[in-house]
Amino acid sequence: MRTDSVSGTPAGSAEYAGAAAAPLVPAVKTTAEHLVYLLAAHGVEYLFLNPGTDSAPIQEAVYALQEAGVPTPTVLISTFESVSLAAAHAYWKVTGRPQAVFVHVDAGTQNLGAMVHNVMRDRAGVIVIAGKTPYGEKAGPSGGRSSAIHWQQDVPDQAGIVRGYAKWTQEITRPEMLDRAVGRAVQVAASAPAGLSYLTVSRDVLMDPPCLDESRVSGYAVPAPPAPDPAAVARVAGALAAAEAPVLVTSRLGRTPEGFAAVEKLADLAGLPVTGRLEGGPVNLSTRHPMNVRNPAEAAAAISAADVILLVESDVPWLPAHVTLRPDAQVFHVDVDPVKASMPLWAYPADVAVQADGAAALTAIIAELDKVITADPAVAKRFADRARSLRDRATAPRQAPAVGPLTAAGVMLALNEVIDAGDIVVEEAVTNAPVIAQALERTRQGTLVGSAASGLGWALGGALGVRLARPDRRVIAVTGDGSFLFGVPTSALMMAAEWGTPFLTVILNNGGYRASRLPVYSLFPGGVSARRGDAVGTRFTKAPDYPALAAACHAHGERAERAEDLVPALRRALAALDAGRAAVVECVIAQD
Ligand SMILES: Cc1ncc(C[n+]2csc(CCOP(=O)(O)OP(=O)(O)O)c2C)c(N)n1
Ligand SMILES: [Mg+2]
Repeated sequence: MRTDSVSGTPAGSAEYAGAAAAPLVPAVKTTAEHLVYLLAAHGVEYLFLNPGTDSAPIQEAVYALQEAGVPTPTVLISTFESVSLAAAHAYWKVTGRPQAVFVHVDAGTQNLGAMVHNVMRDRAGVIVIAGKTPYGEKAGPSGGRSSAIHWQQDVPDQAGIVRGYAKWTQEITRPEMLDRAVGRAVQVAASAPAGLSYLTVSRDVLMDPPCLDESRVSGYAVPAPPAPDPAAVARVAGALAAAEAPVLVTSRLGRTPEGFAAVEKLADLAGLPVTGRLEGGPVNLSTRHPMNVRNPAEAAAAISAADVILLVESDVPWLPAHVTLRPDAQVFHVDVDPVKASMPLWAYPADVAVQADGAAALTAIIAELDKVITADPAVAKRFADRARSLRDRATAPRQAPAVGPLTAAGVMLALNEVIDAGDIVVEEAVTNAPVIAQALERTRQGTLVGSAASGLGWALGGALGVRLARPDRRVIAVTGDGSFLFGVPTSALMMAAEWGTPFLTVILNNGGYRASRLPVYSLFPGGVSARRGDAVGTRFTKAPDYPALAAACHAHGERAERAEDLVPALRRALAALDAGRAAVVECVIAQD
């Protein structure tokens, strides 16, 4: 179990250790030093920092504490805020531990951009700390206003920038509230459903002497996610036992080893087809498992034909445009937040809604089904027959074409040849996401990661965060060309070198925004755009030279236009990666 670096108590422990267990706060001189100390004491390992005039007391605090031998988070410079927030988000996904991102007042908060949406939708535990313009009017040791920007950055509602997305916001206005504000920030961010804690603090408060009276880091327990109601578990198991065509739809059960193992166990036990992942997200069941329904049309057909739908940890289980449920279908919905009030028009049907951790619920359902099978051999036979027929349909892995023009599927098949089962793929492939889902083999838990949300530009920062969390693994981002550019590649590749977190990026270059062109055709099938085979604002005619961009940012660059060039290019890029250097492989695929 992870232990808190200062007090030695289990981090996230559900037990209240009591104030007596709290360590003595070291001699800190400023509220900023107290803040940095508290972050480390609460287990925050990294502080991603884009500094401004507001952060000066924090910057000084880090060195002062280090010289005094007091643990601090490791500070990582950030040259673009959205990149570091995506990194912190990804770090949470891999470790379940919230990290801190410092941004400059309102301007830095604005630069977090769409990554704030991703954090909310993917339920990631992260702490953003933003400076606030000083309250004091005169410059001096109290930290008061010293520059024109300190008037310009005085805005009516700084937290309002993120209020629609943050789980919790708080301004630290007095030193005596600091320990509670930081304890709550960590607790709120990490508790399920996890989310964004947004703290603001002005420079003059950071300069204030600390208030250490009764300061404590213990007593901010992160609650264990709820276990399912036993009566609901019995209903789900009973329905699965009686079902003729059940299906499990899940988007994120595979985020934990427990969830991944439970999906496989239930699929094997009940002969249950498994689908989901419309939002992206983790691999929930090995792609080689015969019950993994990877083809979107087959998934829609399985859900349309199902009499029992077990919907676990999924926000978008199917598209109503493609799925019409059977009139007699029963939907059992399990989620730590099954009502999803943050999506105002979320109206998927649920006959039984169970508020519970998905993995815990599946484990309980499996235990209940074991009892049913033991008591009723007819159920055991139905399950075994269904499992056998699904196993019979399993297909052999496909080979990458050796020659010819590159396709997205061909790129995935080539990746299957050159990457290892433990390598972690970070995916942001947009219109090619279904191709990845069907062609890329990911057999192990945690080896496919996506933002599971719609704010593009996540993959590069995400890859940095994954590599930070798993320095023992190779990390490979697979992105659209548009998504690559949204990811602020000059910053992300520079950070790979600064932080020592190299990753490989595979760009699926289809010449621009295909996802923004196809809806023009489908909404106006007889329209001018469809006739011209073009839609304004969607094609890149002056895209950067991607390998040259990589080279300018200390990374190895390759371009492949044909299948015969791809595997050698990928192997050279992986060799660079293994030698500690980031790499970019541009794959030129068809534009349509
Ligand atoms: C931050 C952000 N801006 C704009 C969009 C709208 N959008 C969705 S898909 C897309 C195009 C993505 O292009 P690319 O990554 O090349 O993938 P492709 O569509 O070509 O498959 C855009 C602009 C978005 N989702 N997020
Ligand atoms: Mg594209």
